[in-house]
Amino acid sequence: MLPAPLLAGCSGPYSILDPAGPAAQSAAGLWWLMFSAFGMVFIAVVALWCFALRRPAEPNDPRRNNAWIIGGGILLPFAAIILLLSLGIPAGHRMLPLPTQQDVLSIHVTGHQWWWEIRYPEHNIRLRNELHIPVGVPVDIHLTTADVIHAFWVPRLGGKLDTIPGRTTILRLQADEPGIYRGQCAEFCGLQHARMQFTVTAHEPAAFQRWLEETAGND
Ligand SMILES: [Cu+2]
Repeated sequence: MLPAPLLAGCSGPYSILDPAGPAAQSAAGLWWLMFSAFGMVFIAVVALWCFALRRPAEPNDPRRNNAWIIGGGILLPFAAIILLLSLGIPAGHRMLPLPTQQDVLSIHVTGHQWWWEIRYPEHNIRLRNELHIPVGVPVDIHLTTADVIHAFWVPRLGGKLDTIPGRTTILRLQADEPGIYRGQCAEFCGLQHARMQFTVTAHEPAAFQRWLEETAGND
């Protein structure tokens, strides 16, 4: 059991361990899998080390030495990599902006030093450092940049993606509950990088429609 002060660091607005959407759930699941697997490897290595320190000296046995090298140096890492890939590849696949039967909302986001420009092209809406999305609907964030590389990250709603000059990259987010989620530029982009924060407000679908109607045409 982890001590309470350590667990307290696992919550909060920027925690990937407090997911609020499907892509963030996948990332958190993978994090716990890797944490558990590598925790077990660490304990096993320390246990072997203690055993080796206490063991009386024995004559050298090349066959036993080779068994340890093949088992611990080849078979064990191979099995660990196969396990992680077999769970990690499907988790990564679920986070991609693939076609879906549900309607997908598109929001265009441009990174600037040091703020985020948010546009809803179908509704002529332009905002600064503030996104609004409906709950339970996949949202594709079309990312680009006006200057250097930034990275768009809302830890509780999905993965993290770079904005790359001259390109558009697409990140899919989804919120399962209404609320205000915090986002942050996650790629050092200059002196004010740490202040390049934004919010994502997830509304119930009817409230989102009202917000769209009230805000449409502000650009
Ligand atoms: Cu930055």
